[in-house]
Amino acid sequence: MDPLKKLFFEKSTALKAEIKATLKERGAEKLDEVTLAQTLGGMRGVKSMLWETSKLDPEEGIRFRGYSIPQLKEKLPSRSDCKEPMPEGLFWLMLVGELPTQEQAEWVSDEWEKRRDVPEHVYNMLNALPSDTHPMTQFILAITAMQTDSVFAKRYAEGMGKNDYWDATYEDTMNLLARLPVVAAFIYRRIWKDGDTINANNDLDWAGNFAHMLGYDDKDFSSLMRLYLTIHADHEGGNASAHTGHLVNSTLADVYLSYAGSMTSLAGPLHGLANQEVIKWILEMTKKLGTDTPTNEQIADYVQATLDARKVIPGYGHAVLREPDPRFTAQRIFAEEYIKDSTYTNIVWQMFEVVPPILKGLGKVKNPWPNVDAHSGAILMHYGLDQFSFYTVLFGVSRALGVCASLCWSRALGMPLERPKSVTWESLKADLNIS
Ligand code: HAX
Repeated sequence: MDPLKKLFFEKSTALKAEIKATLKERGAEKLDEVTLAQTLGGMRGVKSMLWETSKLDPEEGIRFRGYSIPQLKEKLPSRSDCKEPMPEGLFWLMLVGELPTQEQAEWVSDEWEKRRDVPEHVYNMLNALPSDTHPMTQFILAITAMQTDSVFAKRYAEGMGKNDYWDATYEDTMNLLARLPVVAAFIYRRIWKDGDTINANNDLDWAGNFAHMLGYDDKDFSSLMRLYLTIHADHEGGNASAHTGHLVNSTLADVYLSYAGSMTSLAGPLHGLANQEVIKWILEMTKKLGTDTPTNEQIADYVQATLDARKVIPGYGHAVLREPDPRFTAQRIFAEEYIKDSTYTNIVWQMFEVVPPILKGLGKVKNPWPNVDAHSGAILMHYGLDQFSFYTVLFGVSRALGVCASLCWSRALGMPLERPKSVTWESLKADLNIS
């Protein structure tokens, strides 16, 4: 058994036993009450699943296994030529709850290198699609097409017993994570670089290789990818894409099908697609105004026009967060250090001054602050990655780290089929004695 798998088995076996005993003794105790507003308001705050890999605090933001983003930057292993953390290290941390050593993070890199061959039929399938198919649609289809290699599906068909689900889920997770950057880079080069694909370089790590396969051998862009793939990796379990993956996986659909489900959620504009919408919004604004250096007043007028047209300001607001997103701040710190003066990052920073007071003034927006998606596009634009319909795919490569690690936990802990209760309006009124 490989060292990560062995550690995961030990940790998950211990937690499974603890949960089983606690459930037996205290299973009837109440955690919370559900209000009418929660049932009709998108289930905000309803504690409905176990998610070990990260936890979100409305004020402080995300912590991965207890570590904030600044702490991850300090404590996770990094490459000798780069200050940013290796996402491989974050995967180790999320899966087993322990900070990895440099050697352990590099073991993950090497392991993913061994597992990264994508079956030929996946490329053939992608090549059969019209090249203007949205990159997220291509990504989802590629993940689904890779399901032919699912270890879980194969072993299940052969009669695998419950106690082995975690093992097969781990194998699928490791294979999928290894392959996602390859598939994503293929989609990018197919659409925008005449299908001129670039082979992986075995000297590089997971994120560095992704940058390389996209066509970037720039050291700073590789650093950006390491940071980007780290900070987008998980946002506890209730967000739409994580929750979708969790739900699908609870039916014992394998990691490929579950993660394809996650990605269909991420592709919505209120969720991950917001990163493309932000830059699209900025480009439309600068075009309309006829300048790349708008004043704060001009931006405020354009924000108001967007709201008047009954549209949202992409990159602002959040279902849980109530302060500026630390993932926004991490990207700002990166941009201040590596980029300094660039057209789009300047506009993003101006928006940070202009948008919150306007949203606060509406009196209904619970969080007027920027989220993760407000910043990422501007940095990518600076490095020439201006094909903004690809941005959500980058997010999707990263989010697999947290979601798939969590799927391993769900299967190891024997979590049941997810099946919450829906109500009709009539039954709900009857429950509340509303006539
Ligand atoms: N611009 C304008 N109006 C906004 C707004 C924004 N950025 N954010 C919230 N509102 C509005 C809502 O549309 C809602 O209006 P109605 O009552 O008229 O329907 C009202 O304010 C209350 O909403 P809320 O409770 O503050 O926010 P929700 O939890 O319902 O929604 C969203 C959270 C993220 C969907 C929302 O803030 C939004 O639409 N933001 C813009 C899109 C975006 O950036 N999405 C990415 C979020 C982060 C993420 O998942 N990244 O992947």
